[in-house]
Amino acid sequence: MTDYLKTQDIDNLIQIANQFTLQGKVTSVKAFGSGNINDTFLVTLDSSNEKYFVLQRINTQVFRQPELIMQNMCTFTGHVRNRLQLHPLNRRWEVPRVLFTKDDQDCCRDINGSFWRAISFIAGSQSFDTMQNIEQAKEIGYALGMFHNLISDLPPQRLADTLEGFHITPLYLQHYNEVLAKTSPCQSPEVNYCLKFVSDRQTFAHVLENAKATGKLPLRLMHGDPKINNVMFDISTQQAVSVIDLDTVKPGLVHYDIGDCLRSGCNPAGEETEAWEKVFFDTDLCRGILQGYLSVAQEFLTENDYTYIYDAIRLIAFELGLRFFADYLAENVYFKVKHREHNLARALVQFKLTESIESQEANIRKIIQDMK
Ligand code: GN1
Ligand code: MG
Repeated sequence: MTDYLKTQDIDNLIQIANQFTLQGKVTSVKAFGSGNINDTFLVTLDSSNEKYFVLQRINTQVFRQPELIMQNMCTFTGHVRNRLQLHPLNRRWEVPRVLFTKDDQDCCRDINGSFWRAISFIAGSQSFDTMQNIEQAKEIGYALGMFHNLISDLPPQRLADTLEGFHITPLYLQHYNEVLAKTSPCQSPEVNYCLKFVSDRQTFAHVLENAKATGKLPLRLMHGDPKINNVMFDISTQQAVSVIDLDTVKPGLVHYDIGDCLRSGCNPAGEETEAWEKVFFDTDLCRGILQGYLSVAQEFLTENDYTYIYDAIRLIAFELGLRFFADYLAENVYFKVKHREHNLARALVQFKLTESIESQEANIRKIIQDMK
């Protein structure tokens, strides 16, 4: 997707947006957000009722069975809405709604076979790519805790696996080794740094899967992608009000989520920075996120869960670096890129972040320990 849309694309988009428009008229469709996989658009309506909705083209190269995503979303949103009706929270909390077409379908296919779906926009909210302050860190943590809490009574097998192998680090490592065997990457200092970085952490890559296999960590439902900009904040109260991007809500480990939330929330430079050498893991923000998270999650976390929090933070940063680096070597077939070296630059950021996490291990473990 480019930021610049041709008239013909806009006409096509308006036509698709119209399918999901039950009230009012579409006045504009604009590229929206910074997703690396799907194409996302914000649709504006002239309706006095709901002014915006989010229209997305699902990347079916990645999500091979997009209908499973919609099925999961309906199960998930239905469950959470019931829970909230039975036990209302004493603060604003929103669940994105799946929007249906005029023919009452949860998706539509265009003439090219692309898969489109629409979701409600959380009114009066915004998201951030980097953390603004500690209060916000606590809110991000609270949001993830609330998200986990609201699905803690939905049996994991009720949701389908929308993306096999997602967050299974040993599989990413295997894929990386396969790609590497087929390529001869240019020997720049950056590439050499990445090659060595991965080769030094081959055993570590198994830490969470081993814990899962030996029953130390139970299979639960997870979000899959709770990075900082998937948490929506109420513009007037500055409180977190929703966790969006529900495509990867599926059985997994809550540790993948904890790791993902912290690796994205505690990197003040953001994951798209060019200044990778300056990247560091901010332990004050880490404390803030964990405080917020545990204020809700304490109820369902076990002793073993606490034991693996540090490993999860380190692993998910490493894993994302590995995924970016493997995609760079494979010539950018998975993540959208703006230029050829984009995935290499992203990998360097995550590896530098991992290094910073490793160098502060004792401190991070103490933060976790003190919060029990
Ligand atoms: C992808 O498309 P987006 O930005 O929501 C990726 C996540 C990564 C993230 C890094 C399905 O998410 O796993 O953490 O990029 N999603 C998928 O920004 O691979
Ligand atoms: Mg996502």
